[in-house]
Amino acid sequence: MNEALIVIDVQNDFCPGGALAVTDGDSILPQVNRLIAEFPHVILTQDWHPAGHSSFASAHPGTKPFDSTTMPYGQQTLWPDHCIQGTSGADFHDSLDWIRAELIVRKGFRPEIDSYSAFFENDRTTPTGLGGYLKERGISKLAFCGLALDYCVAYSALDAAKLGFEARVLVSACRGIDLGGSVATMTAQMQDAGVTLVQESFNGRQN
Ligand code: VGL
Ligand code: ZN
Repeated sequence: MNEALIVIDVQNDFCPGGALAVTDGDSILPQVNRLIAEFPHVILTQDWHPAGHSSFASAHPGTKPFDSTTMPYGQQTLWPDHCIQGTSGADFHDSLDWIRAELIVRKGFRPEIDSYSAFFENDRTTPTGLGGYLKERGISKLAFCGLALDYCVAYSALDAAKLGFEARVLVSACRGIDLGGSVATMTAQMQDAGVTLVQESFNGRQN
């Protein structure tokens, strides 16, 4: 089987009680763990920002979290400080069964640029290396789950499709932030790009 499960950012700061909590973010853990057990290959991503990162509202005086600003690479939503390297907020959720993971891709570590996608940073050109890794390993089919549906999951799936991977998003094993209708917007974009959205729970594996 050449299909990989890519588990996006199941970290404490995106779960209830965290700095950028996604509503019910932790409720996906039983499904995510089941998917991890079922897939032949498992890859995790980890949002991993240095303190003072340029995507934090705290780095832009006069702004507040969820404002938008213009960066050299385009529009950027400003976030509360989150997933700071080495903090417990950046750790994977305690219940995540990460043992089977073959690779952990860290992203967002360049101070001057944010990275939603597991493949490219927000300038849309700086690669993380994941595309090359998967191609070199002969993995051509990808299934995505995790947090947040309308940011890191969606951008990753869109890039996967653009790079020629067969991409599915297991929607019931995702939760969204939903800023200004972003779940609907990103869902439509994924559909337009040929990403398959799977709604049913517990059917991650296509045989
Ligand atoms: C994410 C906003 C900022 C995500 C990461 O994982 O979806 N969203 N950093
Ligand atoms: Zn982030």
